[in-house]
Parts: sequence; structure tokens; C-alpha cells
Amino acid sequence: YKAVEIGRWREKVPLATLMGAAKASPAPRDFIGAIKAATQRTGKPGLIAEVKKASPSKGVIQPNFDPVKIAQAYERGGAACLSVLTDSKFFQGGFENLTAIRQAGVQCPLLCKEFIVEAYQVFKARASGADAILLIAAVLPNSDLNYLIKAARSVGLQCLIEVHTVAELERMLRLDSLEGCMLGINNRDLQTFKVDLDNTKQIMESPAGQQVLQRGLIMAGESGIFTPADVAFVQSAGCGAILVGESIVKQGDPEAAVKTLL
Ligand code: IGP
Repeated sequence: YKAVEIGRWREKVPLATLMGAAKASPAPRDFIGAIKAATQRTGKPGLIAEVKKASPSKGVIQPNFDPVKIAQAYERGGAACLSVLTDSKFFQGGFENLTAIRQAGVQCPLLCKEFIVEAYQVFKARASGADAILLIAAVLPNSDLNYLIKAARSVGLQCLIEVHTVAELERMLRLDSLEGCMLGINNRDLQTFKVDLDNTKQIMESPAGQQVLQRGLIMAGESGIFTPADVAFVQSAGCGAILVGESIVKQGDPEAAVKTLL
């Protein structure tokens, strides 16, 4: 995260123009509601399927990357929501993928997967067709999080707030308001890139993890989920959602790959 160049997304479009475009774009869809509905239907964690071409740890995962085709296949397979990587520097993604997927008529709510540190990116996400944004606890103090959550709410976006440790989760539970927010535990250590699903279990067993469930907040298990056994593991830990990229992107048939996790 240290490598994130603050401000590199500042483009020629003035903030006021972008805010106008964000407010004028079609009404956002209920991301968290779609996850809850999927769980009611299947009894399993709602799947957020990630449209991902490459990653810093694995390099190019999907050489013949067609974001719209992958998104449509995920939707046909029964994904509740999609996550679209817009970060170009580390993940070879783009905001144009978000727009293209939305314009192709995909109905699943869309998460903008970006390293968001300022409100400009929040409005850019909404203007590009996102229904929710990712906020990463490790890179943001609570004052910034409170501000970015408010900016998101002002244009109807929901937030997925990502943590990696119990201490971060405790800090998130002290935010002004988690209205319109869900949480996620990233099982990948972003310093070492090591994945350990046990991280989800340990955090959910902590008092902060129990508070998440008592407050009726949805927790997503993120990263390193490959098999139905992995899904069952994070579900038994208390996750109501899963965020999966690599294991379903890598398959020749993403629609079938999604079905194996539902
Ligand atoms: C998906 P995986 O191991 O299934 O491809 O992981 C997702 O969790 C991962 O891409 C991710 C991520 C992030 C990417 C989680 N948090 C923050 C970029 C930024």
C-alpha cells in the first residue's frame, strides 16, 4: 500500500463535473441486499465474483481477458454480486471495465475494487456505474473512513470495509456509522501475500467478530477461497459472503466454476 501514489487518479475532469455525473447516473442497486437474498435462496454465503486480470502476487491470471464476457458468465452461474478491479497499476484493471459491464446489461450489483483514499475516487466509481466501493482499513484512519463513507452515501453507494486483523476490526466498530456498510476479512497478508483462511476464523471468534454478528452486519471472507470446503469453512466461521477471484477466473469455464461454489 505504501506504493500507492496518492493523487495519480486525478484526471482532467473537475470534481464538480464528476459529482454531477455521479448524481445523474442510473440509481444504484442494493449490493448488501443482493447478498442477503442469495443466502436466503441457497443457504450459502452470497458470492461476490471478481473480474480480475492480474495481481501483484500472481502476475497475469487471465491472458485472454474479456471483462464483459467474464461478468456475464459469473451472472449466469449465479453470483450475487460482482467485484471489478479498477486499479490499473497493480491489477491491470480499469474504470472502463466497470462501465462496460454495467452498459452490457449485467444486473448483479457491482463493487468498485480500487485503492480509495479520497472522495474524487468515490464519485468516479459512481459515475462509472458502481453500486458499492471498497475501503481498506489498513490504509485509512477513522477520520478519513468516516468522511469517505459519508461521500459514498451521498451518491447512494454502499461500502465494503476490509480488515486483516482483530485490531483493525475493533477500530472499524468505532466508526461513526456503519449504515449501508458491510465488512470483509482479507485472508491474504498484503505484506507477504501469504493466504491463511484461519485468519477469518480467528477474527470471527474474537469479541469484535462476535459483535459483528450481534449487530447484524454481513462479513465477507476474502481471498484464497478455492473449494466448496473453503466456502463451508468461512461460512461456519460466520461469513455471510465470500469474495472470490483467482480460483474462478483461472477456469476455462467461469460459469461452471461459480456454480461449484454455490
Ligand atoms: C480475491 P482471490 O485470492 O480469490 O483472487 O482474492 C480478492 O479477495 C482480492 O483480489 C482482494 C483485493 C483486495 C485486491 C482482496 N482485497 C484489495 C485488491 C485490493
